Amino acid sequence: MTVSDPVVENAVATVSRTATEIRQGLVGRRGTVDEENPTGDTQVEADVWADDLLADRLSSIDGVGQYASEERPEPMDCGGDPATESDTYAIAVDPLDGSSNLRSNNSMGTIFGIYDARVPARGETIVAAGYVLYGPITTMVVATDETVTEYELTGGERTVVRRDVTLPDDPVVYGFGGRVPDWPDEFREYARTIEDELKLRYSGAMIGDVNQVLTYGGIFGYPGLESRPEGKLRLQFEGNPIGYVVEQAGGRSSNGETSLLSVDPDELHERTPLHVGSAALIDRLESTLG
Ligand code: AHM
Ligand code: MG
Repeated sequence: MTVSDPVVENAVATVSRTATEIRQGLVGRRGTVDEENPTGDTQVEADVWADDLLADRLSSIDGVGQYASEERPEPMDCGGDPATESDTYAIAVDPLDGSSNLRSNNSMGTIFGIYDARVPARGETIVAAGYVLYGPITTMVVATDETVTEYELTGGERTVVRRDVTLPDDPVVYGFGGRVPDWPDEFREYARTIEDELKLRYSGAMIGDVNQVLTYGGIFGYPGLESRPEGKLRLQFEGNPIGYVVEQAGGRSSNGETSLLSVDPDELHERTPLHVGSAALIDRLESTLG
């Protein structure tokens, strides 16, 4: 499957157009709403609004059979069955990744994964995935089974800025989530060695940190914690799409033991320890944790 598949192409174009609207609508939507999402995070107005926009736009594409999001309990059925129909896909999104950064006006993202299966599904069924980074400028990274491309988004236009994106050979940056005292001993041991080798970059939005890893090389991780062994980030909406992007760019993803893409999910909103980055660093992580 390539991005020349019309459904996939349409979905990618729709995310990029919608992202421009999402960005423009952030002003005035920084407050929290009196609701929690299905994994118990407090929602901000912009989370709900971005989810509604993406649901509306993506569910009306012919060939999108399911729309699933971090902000809604169940996938929305929108015609066609991704499990049995060859040109029908499920789209899973994190509409606003790192939305707690809205209060302090730091970067955020939108993540999407296009699965050729009903979700929850293994990451190996993804045919394309990517993210939008709302930084000083808006950029988008799209991975297919052929290549990874970075774009700049301006006024609804998508302009290529980097073709065939691959992780640089010499890693430079790292960022690990969670409080240090809450890290399991083996992870703390690993992090100590990384601290001596790389520069810390942690933004509070996975997309901000992952885009640095893709640009400079390195590792991003949100490990399982003593208080929460399953970690914080969600497999279907964050782990699989980002794992796919980083693997297609020549890096590796891991839950600490194995590629995120090979994990059999039990439920839509399940969390996972998440590590992505330069292959050698992920190999070392797995041997330290194993
Ligand atoms: P969100 O999608 O609900 O915003 O949560 C995910 C975010 C990630 O972007 C980021 O890496 C992590 O949560 C930050 O967590 P913490 O605030 O614990 O550092
Ligand atoms: Mg997120």
